[in-house]
Amino acid sequence: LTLLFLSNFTFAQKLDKKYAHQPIISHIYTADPSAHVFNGKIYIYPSHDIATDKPNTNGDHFDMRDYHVFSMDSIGGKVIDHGVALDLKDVPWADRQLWAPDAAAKNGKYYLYFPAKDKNGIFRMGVAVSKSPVGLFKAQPNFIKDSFSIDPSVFQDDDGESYMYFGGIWGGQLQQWATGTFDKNETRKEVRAANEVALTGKIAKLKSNMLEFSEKPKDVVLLDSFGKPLLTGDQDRRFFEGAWVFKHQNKYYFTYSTGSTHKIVYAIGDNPYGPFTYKGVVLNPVQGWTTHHSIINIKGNFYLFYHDTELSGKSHLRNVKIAPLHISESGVIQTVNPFIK
Ligand code: FUB
Repeated sequence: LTLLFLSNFTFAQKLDKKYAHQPIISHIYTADPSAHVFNGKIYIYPSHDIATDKPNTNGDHFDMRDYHVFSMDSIGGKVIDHGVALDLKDVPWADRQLWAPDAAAKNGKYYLYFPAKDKNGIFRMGVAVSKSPVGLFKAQPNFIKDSFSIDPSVFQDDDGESYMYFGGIWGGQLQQWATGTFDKNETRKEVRAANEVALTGKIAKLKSNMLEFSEKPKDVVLLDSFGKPLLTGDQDRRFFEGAWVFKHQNKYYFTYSTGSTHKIVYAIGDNPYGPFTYKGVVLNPVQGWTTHHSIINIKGNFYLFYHDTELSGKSHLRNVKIAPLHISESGVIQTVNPFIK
């Protein structure tokens, strides 16, 4: 038994070294990887970064125009690029900037959720449908009613209900919705004082058709260990963008980027709506300004998909990586250090 344990351990360590923290796609730039296991296969839905001469203000240099879908039979296996799955020109309502997407499967159909600026320069969320997990996806004619800001992430609970988490401040415009309607004249990055409750991500349940919200978006309340909401000045812990939710041991893990402090962190709640209590850091700052991730469980092992800028050295030209993620028996995530290979 001891020998069996030792050989399994050695195998796991070797496998980790082979793929962990290496760019897994290098022929194009990719970022914001949303990974899923559909029918036993791993699919990655990332942003497709491209070179641009747009200025680095408000995220304008993230000027993406299409999405590619990638697949792998297993972690460490060959990564296949399935080509363009959705093109900006085929999204009737969208004008520019196809930012971080996500995907979901239901009843044999696949749904690609994505943010883009509309013709008025306002970020909205769209959805496109396909019979295949790799597309082509056909976009709905209009953006999802009541959607706004960026970084849609769809979590499907064990009871079959689906929820979209979304939102991002600064270039993601969440602060321009602070009063409930879009304020085109609001130019500040932060609209609340350091000692005020921070803006936070949003949640909306999806209808069973997966194409519409079944409710108005609500705040995802984030609390500290004393049960107090996180404040704007608490930049190490307050929500910035990049929400991703998973369920483990009957708890809901709300994970997100802190943006200006460049961390992926997590908070735990008892149901999809929260509130969620801040717990700690998932991923320390990577090379590059942005950080954005997803977490999946394959055959009992957790993996973190993330990006950095190792291949280009430029903040808007990123590459996707994978690392094993360890969660203790009591549910504590062991922080990943992206610079330890
Ligand atoms: O890829 C564009 C934006 O950068 C994403 O929407 C954010 O999450 C950040 O990674």
